[in-house]
Amino acid sequence: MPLLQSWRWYGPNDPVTLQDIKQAGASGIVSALHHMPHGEIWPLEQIQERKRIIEEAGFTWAVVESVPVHEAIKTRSADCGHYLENYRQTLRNLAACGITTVCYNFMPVLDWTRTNLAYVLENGAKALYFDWTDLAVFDLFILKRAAAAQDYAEAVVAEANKRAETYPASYLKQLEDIILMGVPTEGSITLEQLTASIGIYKEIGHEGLRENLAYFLESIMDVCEETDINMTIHPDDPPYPILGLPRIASNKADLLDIINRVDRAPNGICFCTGSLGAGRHNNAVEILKAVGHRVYFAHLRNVLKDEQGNFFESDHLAGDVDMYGVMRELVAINRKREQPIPFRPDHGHQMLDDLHKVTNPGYSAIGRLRGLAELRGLEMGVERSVFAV
Ligand code: CS2
Ligand code: MN
Repeated sequence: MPLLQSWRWYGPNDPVTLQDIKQAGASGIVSALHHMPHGEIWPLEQIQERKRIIEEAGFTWAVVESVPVHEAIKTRSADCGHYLENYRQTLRNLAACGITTVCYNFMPVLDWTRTNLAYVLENGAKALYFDWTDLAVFDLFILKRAAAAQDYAEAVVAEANKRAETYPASYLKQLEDIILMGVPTEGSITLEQLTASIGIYKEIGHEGLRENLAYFLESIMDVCEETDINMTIHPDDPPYPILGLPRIASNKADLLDIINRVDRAPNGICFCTGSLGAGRHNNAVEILKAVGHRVYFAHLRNVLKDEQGNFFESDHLAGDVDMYGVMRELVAINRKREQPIPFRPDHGHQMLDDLHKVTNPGYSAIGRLRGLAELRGLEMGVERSVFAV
């Protein structure tokens, strides 16, 4: 049984159509009701309708990515109980429709963070890029966070000072928009909201956030066990603290802590090689070996880092992540499962015709098609050569 080749589809408004995805060769769809405000119960009828569209096009709805965790739960504020009840109900509604793998993250306020969404590679394709100095420009000169400078290397602060003077106002505005942007279609937050949240998370701290995650998991595990839902936490992206916000899903020890603290089978992991791979401290293959028994979903992509830790999203098979090693391990884990593990090419380059189109950053069709094709070939090669009997 091969892995379930999947593809993220943002729904009927996605410029990439289900027919495009058919041509790319995926068979599982990863989708969410992105229009639902965070924290509201997803109505059964809307889940059924999305499922109908996906299945009529010949796919299965393999994973819900994501059912977002409301900030009230992450910060365990007064109305936390209300949002937990809503979350449980959304899970029940999904299970009633037969959808049993759910992805989420526990990153404070922001989802993934990049500083450039159109970094031009040598071959003319565009990739997502994270640059410490540009983050420092944002932090020091746009957000103006108190004591931010101490979170950066001296050389980075010096260079950020220079860039802040030379960057045109339009570029600074663009940088602000990019950093404040959430997942496509889920909207952005304001500088004021970010500053307020940073203050709240400072109080909560690293250990507090870990406890809040454990509380969230404890609160939903009964429902998961009753309904056969597997939860999969997405690692922090990038996998270290930024903007003074705590991070608790950034490395092997974090992931082990998460699955051991609430040691129940539905408490699982979305193994994202690109997110983990952006940290110098992470060896994706080693992490997969440690937590593989709880991996129910995988995001496969690659990154290339420089000495400062800046990174761009590289070709799926060429980068700091040993994709052969990851695939070999993933195939081995999958062989022991009753249901295939879904994986998707997480992001792809904007390339060829897509360079002339308006696409969701990271989610244009052709770059992901290339990624999926390479990964599928790698899987077959591993399967035939390593596991052939
Ligand atoms: C995704 C994440 O686009 C991406 O990088 O992997 O946005 C992911 O969907 C969320 O973090 C999961 O909640
Ligand atoms: Mn990912």
